[in-house]
Amino acid sequence: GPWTPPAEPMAFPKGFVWGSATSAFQVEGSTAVDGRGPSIWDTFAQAPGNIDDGSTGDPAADHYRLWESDLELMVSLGLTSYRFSVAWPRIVPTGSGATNQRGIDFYRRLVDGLVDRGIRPAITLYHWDLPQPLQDAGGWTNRETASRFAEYAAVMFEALGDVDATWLTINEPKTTAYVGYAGTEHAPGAGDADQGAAAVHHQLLAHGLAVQAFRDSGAVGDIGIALNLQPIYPVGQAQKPAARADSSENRLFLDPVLLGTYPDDAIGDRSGQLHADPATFTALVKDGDLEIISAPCDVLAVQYYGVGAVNDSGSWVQLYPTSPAGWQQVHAEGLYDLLTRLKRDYPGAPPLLITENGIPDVRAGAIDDDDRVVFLREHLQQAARAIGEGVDLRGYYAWSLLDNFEWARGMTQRWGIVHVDFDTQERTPKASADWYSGVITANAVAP
Ligand code: GBH
Repeated sequence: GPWTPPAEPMAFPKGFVWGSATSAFQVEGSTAVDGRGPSIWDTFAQAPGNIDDGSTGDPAADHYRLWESDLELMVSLGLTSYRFSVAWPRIVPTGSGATNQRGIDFYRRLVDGLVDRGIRPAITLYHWDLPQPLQDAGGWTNRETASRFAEYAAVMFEALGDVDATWLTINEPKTTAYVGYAGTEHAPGAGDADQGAAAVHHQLLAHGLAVQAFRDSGAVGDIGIALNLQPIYPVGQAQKPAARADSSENRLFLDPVLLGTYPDDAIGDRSGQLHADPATFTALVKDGDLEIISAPCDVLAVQYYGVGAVNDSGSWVQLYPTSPAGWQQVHAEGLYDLLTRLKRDYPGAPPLLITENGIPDVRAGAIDDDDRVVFLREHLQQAARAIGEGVDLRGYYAWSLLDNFEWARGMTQRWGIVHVDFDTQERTPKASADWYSGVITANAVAP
């Protein structure tokens, strides 16, 4: 039967990290300011028909200009960490070659402002805003992009490596590969399965090269990769199809990073998502690549939104209610299943962070987001339960701090614990933000 929470509040370990997250393109705006170059998301959003409401990512939540008051907002919520991403095109506007000091300065100010306020920076280096000139040369289908990424990463380690921070190399390589390269819903919208397969390998290679650059730089702090993972439940006698979907959803990313191997059933005609030619994929993997990709990390960042389920013909089916996001099957116990599975199947894995977890509002613009309070509470209870069973989970970041540009959904889907009025850019904490503050103060989640 379903697990029921204890009557008493569930405490988190001392020092547990309480954060919230954003990403550059989703909140910053100011896309043509201070020397920033164009990214594939500028191009994609500006092309008619790609974004539901025609929004372009500018001004988004205007965080590039409002960063300082946003820091005060974080203080008022009691956050002990803030996860944001660096816009690569602000740092290397053409993707290779000259760096842009004004872009570096912005993140220096932000990081110093966090440290001054006792908030630990968690810095994602790539949250989907690839410099457009790199896409013109093939983007993530081009192996060279991995080297360009490592060079850009080294610039950031040099610029901010004196700060004790958590670094995350790539946000959700699966999403970029499956939705942006194999699919068409995200930038660059290639719609080609073989390109999707290439994007998987080259992003993972980029991750490994960046970890090497991090070690070489002598930067303090921790480094890891952010993977969106979901348990895949078999419906009926669907063990085999479920295992295959699990390979393409989870193991295709976990195994190379943590074990130095690729599963052999993740790519191909009958796999979960990536209907590419396995031989094409194998040909991309050069001698030594898996050693680079499996360079030891300090943390594994898990992003959890929900579960998947497949039936015996391998079709995806719905077992649990979907959120207003449409794609999100909400099942808090899936988080427990995922965390305990990671402990079981990857005993050598580094400590875990949950770097994203959340839902969009049911009612647009609502401040009384009771549905989000329920969601966050149930997921934090499952996280505490997993910790109680020995899972080494060190922190949690609610997605998102602010209502923002939700990719193809534009400004129409609000994921923030803080409401943003997109006419005035006024911030108003929702009920969930107040509730989350209480959790942080108590370092415990009450039933
Ligand atoms: C996260 O991805 C992202 O890291 C974050 O930036 C985002 O705001 C957050 O989720 C909420 O969506 O367009 O119908 O093909 C979560 C995994 C994978 C979920 C891609 C949406 C696209 C569905 N995402 N998927 S569709």
